[in-house]
Amino acid sequence: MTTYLSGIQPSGLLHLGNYFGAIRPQVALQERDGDKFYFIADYHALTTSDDPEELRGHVREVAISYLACGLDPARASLFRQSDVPEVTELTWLLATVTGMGVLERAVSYKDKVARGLKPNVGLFLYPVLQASDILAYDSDFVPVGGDQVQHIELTQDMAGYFNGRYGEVFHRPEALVPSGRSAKVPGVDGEKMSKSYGNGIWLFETGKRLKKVVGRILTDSRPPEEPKDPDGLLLLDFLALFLEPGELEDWRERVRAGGEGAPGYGHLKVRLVEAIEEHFAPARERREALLQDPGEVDRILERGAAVARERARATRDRALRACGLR
Ligand code: AQP
Repeated sequence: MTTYLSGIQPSGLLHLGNYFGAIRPQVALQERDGDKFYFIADYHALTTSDDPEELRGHVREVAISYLACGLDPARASLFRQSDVPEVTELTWLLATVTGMGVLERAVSYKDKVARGLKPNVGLFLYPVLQASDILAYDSDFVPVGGDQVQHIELTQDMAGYFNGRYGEVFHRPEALVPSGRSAKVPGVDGEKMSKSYGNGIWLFETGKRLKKVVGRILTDSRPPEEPKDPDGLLLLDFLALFLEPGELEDWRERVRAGGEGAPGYGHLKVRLVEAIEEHFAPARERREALLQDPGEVDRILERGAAVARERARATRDRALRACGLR
């Protein structure tokens, strides 16, 4: 049976990048045969969080977001990473076969340090914990956004180091990245949309606040009449995530042609606000219902953890035996 596994950090409210790059393709996988494990990476979030109440709130919000966006707990196990402590044991085992230089090259670490975050050892070890998560469930495929591909390659390397030393313990996973624009959704500043960069659009945002954040999407001072290359417009990249191909081409053509009938950036923003509100309307309704029923969310997470833990225990035992600790 094929196994799919992925995780999302509860390091803030989920944004359009998390949705198009991860949640939507992961929910679509429910239609395929196989075991699906989706976890809320709360151990990971501790590398950058120091507010317990906020972390608890974000964990719940991520669970509710997944369920509101269509995750069916009867077809996929949704659970908290910290409910499966076996992954931290595997982290240690993998850390002992992984060279420092390998982790020093990890892009997400380098990126966060470059942005001024003071790194702790946990942040440095992030790819090892991530590798443990993936390997603990004998995952075949890891559906993730394009930014995570390097981490999956590191996981393959770590599995190889361990297996090379102790025999075939870990199964080699492959990344499953969505095609096109969903692989790397830009933020309002044109950089990768990210919770920690303050450039995201929360997927359940509506009304004035949505207008305000869409208003921040980077434009320039060229007038509407001036013909423009649609490929260079961030606003059109956002619209491409939501509009049917026919409508998108129409907007692109009018931007390219310029002149009297050409839309200004304001028009494109109004259409984007409408499109976001419309796309997420059913999910927003489900989210409201889930907010009223916290007991149900807890039960789903507990059931998911029980299934996940059984699988992780078997892998942990296999790894301990292989390296001489049993
Ligand atoms: N901009 C993006 N485009 C496409 N996919 C994205 N993902 C994140 N940003 C984009 C995908 O979402 C999943 C969960 O990511 P994560 O929250 O665990 O960590 P991340 O990739 O580091 O996401 P952020 O928002 O950038 O979080 P912070 O700022 O906390 O580090 C992954 O599958 C990721 O590929």
